[in-house]
Amino acid sequence: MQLIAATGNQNKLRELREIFPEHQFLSAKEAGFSGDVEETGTTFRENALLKARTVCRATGKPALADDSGLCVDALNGAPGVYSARYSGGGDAENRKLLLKNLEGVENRRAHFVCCIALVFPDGRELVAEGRTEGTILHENRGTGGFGYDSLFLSDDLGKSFAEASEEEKNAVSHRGRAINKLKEML
Ligand code: ITT
Repeated sequence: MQLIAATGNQNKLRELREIFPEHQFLSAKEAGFSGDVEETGTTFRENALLKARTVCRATGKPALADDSGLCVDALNGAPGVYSARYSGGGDAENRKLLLKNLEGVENRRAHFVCCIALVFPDGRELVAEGRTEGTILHENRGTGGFGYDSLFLSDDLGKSFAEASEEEKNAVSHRGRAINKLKEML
């Protein structure tokens, strides 16, 4: 099946292609959609559906969106749905702000959430969610991955997501788990 990936995040697109090789992913841009969808929802599910519905409507093709983020227990779930916009800067600034907000905080438990929405032109909608647990490190570790990966010590892997290979991360990640659930639904 040809799916339009309703994301402007190249790292997500790379991971989606690795985790879901059965399908051909076109970026929204390649499918002729160059707009930016405003994420007005307050949940991962709402934002994933918002992005997938918008791109499906605009292109007339099945669209898959990923809304994801990092939820830190001691910060009452922040940055959550605001993970990409946490500091107002890029990934490095977001990580810096996270470390600052956790200075002196003992409980560093956190989890990543990923909500995948797949919307078809005939109106069918599938939504799947995945989650992965870990703790926030005191400094960056590893050079792979993106976003908060170098600060996230995975319970499953015993190393940070930025130290893990792509295969290792995808096997236990929130994104890998959400896509696996979606595969079962399909
Ligand atoms: P699109 O909305 O265009 O897909 P985005 O980057 O704005 O791209 P989100 O609103 O879903 O996407 O924000 C997700 C943010 O959460 C992302 O920018 C990272 O900072 C973080 N994040 C999500 N998955 C991650 C992962 O696997 N590893 C590290 N950080 C991740």
